Amino acid sequence: MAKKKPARAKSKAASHKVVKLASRKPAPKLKAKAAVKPKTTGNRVPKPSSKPFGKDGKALDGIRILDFTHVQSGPTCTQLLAWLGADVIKIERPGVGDITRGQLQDVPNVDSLYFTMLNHNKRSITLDSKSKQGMKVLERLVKNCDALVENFAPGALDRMGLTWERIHAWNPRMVVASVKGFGPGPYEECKVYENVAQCAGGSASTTGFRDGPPLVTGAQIGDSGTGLHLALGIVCALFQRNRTGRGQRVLTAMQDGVLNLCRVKLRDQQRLAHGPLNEYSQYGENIPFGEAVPRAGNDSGGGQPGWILKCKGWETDPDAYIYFITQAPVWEKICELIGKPEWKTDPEYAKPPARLPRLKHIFNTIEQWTTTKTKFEVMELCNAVDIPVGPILSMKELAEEPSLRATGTIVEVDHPTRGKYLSVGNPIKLSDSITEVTRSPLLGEHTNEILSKVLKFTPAEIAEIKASGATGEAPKAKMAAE
Ligand code: CAO
Repeated sequence: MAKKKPARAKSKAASHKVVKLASRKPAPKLKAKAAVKPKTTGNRVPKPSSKPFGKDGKALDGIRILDFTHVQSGPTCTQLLAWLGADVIKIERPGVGDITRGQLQDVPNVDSLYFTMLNHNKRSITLDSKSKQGMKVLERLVKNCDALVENFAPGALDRMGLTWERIHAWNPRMVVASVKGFGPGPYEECKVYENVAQCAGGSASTTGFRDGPPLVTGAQIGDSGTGLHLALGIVCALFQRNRTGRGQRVLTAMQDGVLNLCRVKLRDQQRLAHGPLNEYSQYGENIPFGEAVPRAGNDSGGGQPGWILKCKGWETDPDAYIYFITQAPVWEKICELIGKPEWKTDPEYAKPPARLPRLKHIFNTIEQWTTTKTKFEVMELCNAVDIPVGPILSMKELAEEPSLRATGTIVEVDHPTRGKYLSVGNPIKLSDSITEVTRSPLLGEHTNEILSKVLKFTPAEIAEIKASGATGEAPKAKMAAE
């Protein structure tokens, strides 16, 4: 039997509570001349808590989220909000649930890692939003939540009958947050997945090697990246609501999110109009630039040339590499370390502009040194003299890294049907809001609990809702409320 989730302290009234204003005692009358208006940030805050840091609740305590998200982008956002303390109620289609529950399954009939790693700290209710009884429950949810988060295909929420106007009329304080593939424009009706966004947002055209095709990256910048953007938008909308008393719509388009992360490439696009991009290795190789920013292989995105170099063991270990940056302020230390002290004064190597045309030769020379050491030895020797380098860490190495376990960035979670598994914890560390990662919910696990305890439906009403089939058949043994 699943553990009962600790009761969320906040009722609707509490969740909508406006921060207590500072003392309203009338200010002592000053002589007319001395009445100076105090400077203020515009946000009134209570007196500092006297409780120890980390012992006064969570950042988003009292905020309740109606989570209508699925797949990756939306769930990334609501998972973050849950880690920060929000009560996240995930609505899933009866019998089916989030499609990722069954995708890439490693253990038969068990929620996939795809699902479990994106839905920690949430509660699940199954609900057919297209049925009459389902809509009755949704209305009650809207009235009892602070934000609705969704990433359906364009128009799907409206087709359900949940237009902004209707939601706003039900609960003017509700924030309605959406991920879509594209913003308003020619493509706004398109369905979009991760790699579509990477391609449409400028990442693929600028990733890969010049003489190869565009490449997508392993980092899920389209989905998880956009989920992150959305989470910030929601928190800001909630913050503004403290002042205005009303909700608003928040939209993040995946194309926009990817483009935001590719900002340096739009920078380079404009620099191209003024001449070649001389920090790109293409410049040193005398290859002319075209009209658009080219793919730059492993060149650094900043002004300091960098490249990935082989380390000891590269012949058999695909990750025996290190990212090496020939940062100008530490150039002399690099020369010493790699056994080329003469480069410190040689006019062909001493200054950054002189080095640009011969970067390939320079990196080949540094590589002769790095191949004599493991990536960890290079890391140690370089960092000892402040030379920044980046060992290429495999997922295996990251999973086993003790320091990431110690900080909660990698966590082990127990799950009733899957057993123990590893997950990435909250990468955002707040000193006064400590994250505890709890497992993802089973499909419909909290249906009873939410209908009765959160939405306060009477037993007769619950019986009516259930008899209509609006909640499907939630598996009895898994009901947290029982
Ligand atoms: N009860 C009843 N119906 C439900 C329901 C529920 N609880 N939850 C969802 N549905 C319905 C929707 O209303 C929709 O019905 P209509 O098409 O009749 O309006 C239907 O299920 C399918 O929803 P969808 O179109 O969002 O799902 P899809 O699998 O066809 O498309 C995706 C998936 C991701 C391409 C699309 O949702 C999308 O483009 N989302 C926005 C961009 C995004 O987030 N992409 C990233 C996804 S992660 O890679």
